[in-house]
Amino acid sequence: MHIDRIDLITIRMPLSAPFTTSFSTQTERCPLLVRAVASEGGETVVGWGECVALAEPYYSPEYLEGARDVLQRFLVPALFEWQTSGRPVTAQTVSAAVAHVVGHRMAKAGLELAVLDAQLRLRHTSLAEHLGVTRDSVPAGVSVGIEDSVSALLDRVGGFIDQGYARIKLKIRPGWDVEPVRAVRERFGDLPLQVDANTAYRLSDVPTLRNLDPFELLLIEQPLAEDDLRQHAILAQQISTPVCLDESVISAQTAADAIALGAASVINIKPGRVGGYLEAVRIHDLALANGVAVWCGGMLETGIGRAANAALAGMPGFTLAGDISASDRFYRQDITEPITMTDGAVAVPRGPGIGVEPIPDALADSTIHSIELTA
Ligand code: NPG
Repeated sequence: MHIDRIDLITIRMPLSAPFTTSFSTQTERCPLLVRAVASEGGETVVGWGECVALAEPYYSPEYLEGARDVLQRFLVPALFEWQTSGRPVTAQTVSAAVAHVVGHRMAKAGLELAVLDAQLRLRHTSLAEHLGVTRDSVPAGVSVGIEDSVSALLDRVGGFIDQGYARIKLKIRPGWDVEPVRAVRERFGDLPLQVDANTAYRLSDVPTLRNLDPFELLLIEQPLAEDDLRQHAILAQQISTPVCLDESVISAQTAADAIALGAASVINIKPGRVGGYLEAVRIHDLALANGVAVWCGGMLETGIGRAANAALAGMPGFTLAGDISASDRFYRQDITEPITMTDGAVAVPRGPGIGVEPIPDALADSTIHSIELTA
C-alpha cells in the first residue's frame, strides 16, 4: 500500500446540549479528522481516522492544536519518510514509524486509524471482520453529564431510559455524587448504573466514596488522579464498588501494571487514549487473560470514531456496555450517516474498513481548517 496524501481536517460540531464533567463544560466539539489517500495495484481508496483530543488539555495532556501540530510536523512526515526508505506502510507499522515521537497517543491513533481504514478498504474487509467480531450489535450505554439540579438529572436520565439505553453512566464530582446516585436509584430502580469521576477525588474522600457502596453500581470510573495507580489499589480495598480505570491506562504496559497492582478490576478502553485500535486490542487480550472486564469508552466521537468503536466493542472481552450511543446523543447532525440505536443496541458496521465515511456536504459545512500533506 502506498500512502499518496494525508489531509488533516478540523471540523466544528455544536453539541445538542452542554455536557458537563468534573473538569469542564463542552458546548461544541472540534474533532480532527485524518484522511489518508492510499493506493495499491491500481486501486485508490480513502481511509478515515479521528483524533479524539479535546480543544483544551483538561482530560489529557493532548489538545486539538497540539495534536494537529505534531501530526503535521512530526508524525505524518515520519510516516512518509518510512515509506520513502522502502519500508512497508501498514496499520501494523505506523506505531514503529512514529515510535521516536514520545507520547501524543491521540494524534498517533488518528493517523493509525486512517491507515487501517484504507488498508481494510483495499482488502475489501470490514474492521469487525478483521478483529474477528461475530456479534451483530453491541449494547449502547449513555454518559449523562452533571446537571444544575437533581430534578433536571432525573429528567435527562428518564429520557435516555425511554429511548432504550442499556446502561446509564453518571458523571460525578465532589458535591455531586451520593445525592444524584440515590435519586436515580430511587426513581428508576436497579437499572445498570455506573459513575465516572474523571479524577476528581483524593484518597481522603474514602468516606464519601464508601457512601456509594449501597447503590450497587457496576463500577466507579477513574476516581483518583491519572498517575495514582497505587492509590487506586488502596481505594479498591476500601470500597465495594469495583474500581475502573480510564485516564490512567494509556497503553498495554500501564494496563498490565494496573492489573498487577490491583488498581483496576475493570478497564475502560478508549482506542484514541491508548494510541490506536491495535493497542486497544492488546489491552483487551491482556484483560481477558487476567479476568478483568473491559468496555469501550467514548470521546464524543463523530460517526467515524463511533463506528470503529462499535466494531471494537464486539470483541469477546467487552462484557460491559460501552459509551457507544447513537449520534443524536450529542449531535443534531453527524458528519456520517447517523449511528442509530435499536432495542438498546448499536449495529456493528459491516461495510469495508470502518464501514462509514463523511457525507461530503456535511463535511464541507463543518470544516474550519484543513491541511494537505503529500508524500
Ligand atoms: O459517549 O462519547 C461519549 C462520551 C462518553 O462521558 C464520556 N466521555 O471521561 O469518559 C469520559 C468522557 C469524556 C467527556 C471525555 C468529555 C472527554 C470529554
